[in-house]
Amino acid sequence: MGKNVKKAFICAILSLVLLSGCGIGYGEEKEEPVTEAENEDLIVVGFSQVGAESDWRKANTESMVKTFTRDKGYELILEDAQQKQQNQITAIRTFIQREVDYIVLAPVTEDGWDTVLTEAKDAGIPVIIVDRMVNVSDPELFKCWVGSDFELEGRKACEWLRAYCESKEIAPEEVNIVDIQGTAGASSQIGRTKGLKDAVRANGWNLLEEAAGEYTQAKGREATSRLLRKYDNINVVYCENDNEAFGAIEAIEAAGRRVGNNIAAGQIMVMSFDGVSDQAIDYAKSGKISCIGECNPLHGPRVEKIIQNLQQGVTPDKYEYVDEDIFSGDSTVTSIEVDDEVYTIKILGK
Ligand code: GYE
Repeated sequence: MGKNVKKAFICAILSLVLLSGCGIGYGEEKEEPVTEAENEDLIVVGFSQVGAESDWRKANTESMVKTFTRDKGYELILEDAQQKQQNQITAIRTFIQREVDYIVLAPVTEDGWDTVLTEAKDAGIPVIIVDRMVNVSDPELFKCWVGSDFELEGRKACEWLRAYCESKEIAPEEVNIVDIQGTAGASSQIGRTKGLKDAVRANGWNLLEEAAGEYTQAKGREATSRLLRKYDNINVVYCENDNEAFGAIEAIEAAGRRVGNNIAAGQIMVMSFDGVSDQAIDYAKSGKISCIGECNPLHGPRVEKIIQNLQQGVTPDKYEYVDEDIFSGDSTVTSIEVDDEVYTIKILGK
């Protein structure tokens, strides 16, 4: 394009913008175009997702996308926040502006939601929280929450470790653990870390260090290789999700060590959570991951049920916890007991 042609083109666009009243300072209320959803009477759901940091997260997004389809009468507006709370706040404000029918929030961390959720409440838009929780001053800022009991997941995994060590006669003072944590301040990190810390105290294990793993394979690898250089006695790597475990396994093998249950023979035990991807299940079968605390990501249908209830004026339960298993490829421990509840270990066949 020649220089003059370009200039004329820009001028034409500018005058169009000004004529249509969209120019800054014109103060006229812009009329929102009628969306297709309004035409078709669809239920509009704005979903603010954390990101795509793990296999769990991808499965969770897929579950929502598969559930909230046009065929079933929904329009889903999906916003990926790339792990940043500020992006989630912006997404929620956009949903409010677009006057969606429901806001579904999978919060990256627990804190920092009071202001934006008050804005949603003032706009009269019901908010459903999924996966991690929010820590808000007024419980009326969200309708309900659905997700996992993360602390229980941690306690179950640690009870498996205790029972395993007991049956192999591994003394508590010989158990040297590092914790590769999930995203700091996320309920799943807080719960799984607490489950471990309490068990460390109760059993007399050594917790050498807690490191940031941010639920990603890359950080899991990075943290584990640093820790392996720092401590020569690590025999349990407690990863707060499977992707971190994949990274930890890479780091252990790159350091010339072997992963597995045979601590006495110098192997390093890797534990993790989720059990969502085929790779994680295969690793559990082959013993590369010793034990996986299941975390169920398939919240789409659960959220849909909540929305259907709200549509009919039925108040959903404020908190809905999902039942979860615990997996291992090793049959030494067949069941565990936590809080008077017995959980059968799902032994994965080779
Ligand atoms: O375990 C991890 C994901 O909060 C339960 O977040 C979720 C966790 C899940 O990135 O893989």
